[in-house]
Amino acid sequence: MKRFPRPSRRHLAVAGAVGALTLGATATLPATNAMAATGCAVTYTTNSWAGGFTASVTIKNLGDAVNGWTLGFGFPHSGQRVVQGWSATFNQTGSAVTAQSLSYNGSLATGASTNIGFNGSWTGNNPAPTSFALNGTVCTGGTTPTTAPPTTAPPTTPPPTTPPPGGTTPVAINGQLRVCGVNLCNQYGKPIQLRGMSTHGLQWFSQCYNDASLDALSKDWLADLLRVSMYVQEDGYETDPAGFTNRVNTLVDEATERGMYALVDFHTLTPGDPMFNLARAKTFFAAVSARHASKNNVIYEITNEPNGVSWSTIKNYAEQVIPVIRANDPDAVVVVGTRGWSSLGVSEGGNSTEVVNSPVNAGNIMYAFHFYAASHRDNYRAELERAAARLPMFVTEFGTVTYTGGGAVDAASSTAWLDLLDRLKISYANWTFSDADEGSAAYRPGTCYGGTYTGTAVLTESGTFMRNRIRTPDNFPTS
Ligand code: IDC
Repeated sequence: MKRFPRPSRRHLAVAGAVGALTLGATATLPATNAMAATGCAVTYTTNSWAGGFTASVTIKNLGDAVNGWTLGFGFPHSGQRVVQGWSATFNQTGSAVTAQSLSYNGSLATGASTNIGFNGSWTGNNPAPTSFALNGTVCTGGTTPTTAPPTTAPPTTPPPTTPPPGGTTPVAINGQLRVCGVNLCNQYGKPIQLRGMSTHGLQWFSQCYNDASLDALSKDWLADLLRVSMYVQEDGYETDPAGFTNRVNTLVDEATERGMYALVDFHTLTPGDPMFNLARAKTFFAAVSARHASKNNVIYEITNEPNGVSWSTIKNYAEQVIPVIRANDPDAVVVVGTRGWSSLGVSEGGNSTEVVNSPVNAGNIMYAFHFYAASHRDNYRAELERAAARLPMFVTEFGTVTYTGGGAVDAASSTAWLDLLDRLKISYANWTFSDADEGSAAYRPGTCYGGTYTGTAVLTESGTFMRNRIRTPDNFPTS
């Protein structure tokens, strides 16, 4: 039986097929190179198991530069379906599939390549598509294979019955998170800690968030989490709701592409009453949660630092915003800010008892705690530890410096804090992954106007400290 029918000779490049034979035990299907004389070259590679597969598709533009593209192809077998794609918007009608570029990967210069992919399902068999078109230009340039197609029989080893793990990124390992007890748990129901960085205000530092910097965050810093900090006031969201919503969506996509969790921060600060922004919050979260509903890596932080308001006001706000998110994305974890700049009330003379006695009436939620290590020390640490025995806590923002965002790194206090968070498996995001001219910024001023974000030469004292902490192995439980 021919388990994997070969693509027709006309469109076949042989190297991938040979590779498939050597990788037969993992049932890797042939890579198909549909070479266009002028338009495009597509490499399609799959990892397949009983009933499912992951496809990686590399698109090379051999024609004029394009700004926005759609890749079209047809599945050869009627039982093949795209289940969930990434780095493009996938649509399937019958066996015809289109993949449309996203805002950040739409520009393809002549000779440039981009990679997209999807998880699929199949019944019967799972042959590779033999023809692709980029913006309507069919990638069939009639390139003659330089080597004869293989005649060797397909692999005899049966495909494995369990899916491959799907990669080693934080999201690939942990999948959809949920709150269990006072912990944040992964898809195996085991407590985990996410460690990552917060952007600065997108209205001021968008130049710091690009492919190179986010690659550095995921591959050099080995971060699990990107907090996307969207100020509402101070020239933020309220001045351009559609524009800021787009920027947040793009950064969520960028985090997704790199297998990081994205924490969407509705960065209220002044005024401190979240109710001032209730209508904006509903509009924003309705749009963002609809856009990312099918993703498994998005966490929503509905108000950054309430201040000057009672816990009951914050709770009331949360109970109106959470249902808006849940209507689109029922299983997303939501984080609720606490009184006194998310200090559990401590900075306004209170403590966590008010939350324990009157928790937000919703499941799968956590509470935010913020600290600045040079300003907040033992009594704040004690209150967080006390609260964490009763409430699921998430340190969605902290600094190694004073609460102003400036001053010197307090290494001793920062170490005490992070040791506590590690011990309690409390997730955190550090303020900030930016080159702001203030002590809390990880990069030296001017870094974001250069091209280098990796290594330590571009880092401040805070950046060096945080990179060292974040880079240590995660040890996420997988069973
Ligand atoms: C600070 C920035 C600073 C900016 C200011 C504007 O570091 O560059 O001028 O906001 O309001 C917070 C807030 C966060 C603050 C940060 C440091 O969540 O917005 O950022 N901080 O002051 N809470 C405690 C400290």
